[in-house]
Amino acid sequence: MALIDIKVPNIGDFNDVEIIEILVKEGQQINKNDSLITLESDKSSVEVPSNHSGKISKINVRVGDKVSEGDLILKIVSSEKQNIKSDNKETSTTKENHKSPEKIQEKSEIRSNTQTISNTNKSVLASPKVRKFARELGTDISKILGSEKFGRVTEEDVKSFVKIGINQKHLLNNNEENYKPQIKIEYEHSDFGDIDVKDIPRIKKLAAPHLVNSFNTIPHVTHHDEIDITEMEEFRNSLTDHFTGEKLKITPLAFIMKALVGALKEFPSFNSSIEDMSSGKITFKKYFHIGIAVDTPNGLMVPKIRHVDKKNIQNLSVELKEVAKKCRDLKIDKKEFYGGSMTISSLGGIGGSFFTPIINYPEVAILGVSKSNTKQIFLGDRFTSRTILPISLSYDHRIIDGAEAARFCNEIRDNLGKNFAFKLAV
Ligand code: CAO
Repeated sequence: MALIDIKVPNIGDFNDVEIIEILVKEGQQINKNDSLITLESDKSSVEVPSNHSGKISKINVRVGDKVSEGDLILKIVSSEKQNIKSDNKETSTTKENHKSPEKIQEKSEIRSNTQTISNTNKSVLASPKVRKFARELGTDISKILGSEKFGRVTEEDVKSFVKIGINQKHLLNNNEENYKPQIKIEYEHSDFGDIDVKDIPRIKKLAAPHLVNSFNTIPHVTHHDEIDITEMEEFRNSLTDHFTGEKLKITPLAFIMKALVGALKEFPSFNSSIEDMSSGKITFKKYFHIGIAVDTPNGLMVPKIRHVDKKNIQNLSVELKEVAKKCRDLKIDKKEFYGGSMTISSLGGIGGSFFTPIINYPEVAILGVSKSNTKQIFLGDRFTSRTILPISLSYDHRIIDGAEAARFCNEIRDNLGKNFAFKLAV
């Protein structure tokens, strides 16, 4: 056993350079060539590796210290059997026969950040400028998934990391730890008045990683449109029970589900899923199971209405009510949330014009529906009152192009309008 001093080696032009990262901890077992610290000058940054294996007994430097060749970095207890003096030209030992430090001749031992770095520590490829930028924003660069070759982190990566708060690579691990905000607020809410701290409902906690994953990994585009549903509404309001003659209460959503399925048949890419772009594969579904976002006191749930293509409007309306009740009573099975074609998120019963719904991964599109309202529309040679339904279609731009999305919405419009009598009325 020997206590070995690990010192700053000859690192060329580096003199009085700042330590920007300490990559090891006291008590840690390290191997020869593991990086210990990162030094950064105006021009570049380098990682200083260990020339010995052993357990770190004391770290003698801190982030922000300026060091030069020969300065003590840390001490390790080494159990190496080899001749330390001959093996380690850069370090000295507390043993008498290994007193004088000699300079490292092999520059390759020092890894510049312009090369690929691989070791057990959190090495990150990034220029000094980018590292500095990340530090200034209080961001741990090791958490950022670089977008360039070998995972090199760019300034843009840092910006988007800070912007979204969560790194993509962490999103893929379904680990709560990874959903913690990356930027801490510098004050207490209670400093500004009375507050209440309550538990986040379980359903919201369960849904959160899925929403974050979808929002951050899928390039969303939302296409807004207005659909004239005057005739559809006249028809809906004219429906009566065959036996009792009473007016039937059928939600517009049942019509919209049918119209959506009609559009999915014409545009199969909206009824597809991609699990992993790198596989180069896309799954097209031949069934039509529509997810409906249900607002419950416990949070949002998205059960599926199966085989919408095979059910009539009245049955769909009844089923929708039953499923929504099951969700609100927490009596729904987990399996009913799986295996959808596309989702509808309807705020039609509540209000608003347009919104930007988040795609329910692994689906590739979601239809947002807002509250219909009466508008004066210029038709023929005059203004006339029409019932207008605002819709917002968010789609995965990796799979669906804008033109296709616009055509898809046209198809929904036709299915709710001029086509609905023969396509939907049964
Ligand atoms: N425009 C105008 N009125 C509409 C409408 C629309 N687009 N959609 C529904 N309505 C009417 C209904 O006809 C009903 O009217 P009556 O009371 O006169 O019969 C009323 O609004 C209430 O509708 P509802 O929303 O309660 O019922 P629904 O069957 O249309 O919808 C459900 C069911 C489960 C979708 C709904 O209850 C719900 O939970 N919506 C919220 C979904 C949500 O939170 N989405 C946001 C998620 S974030 O992406």
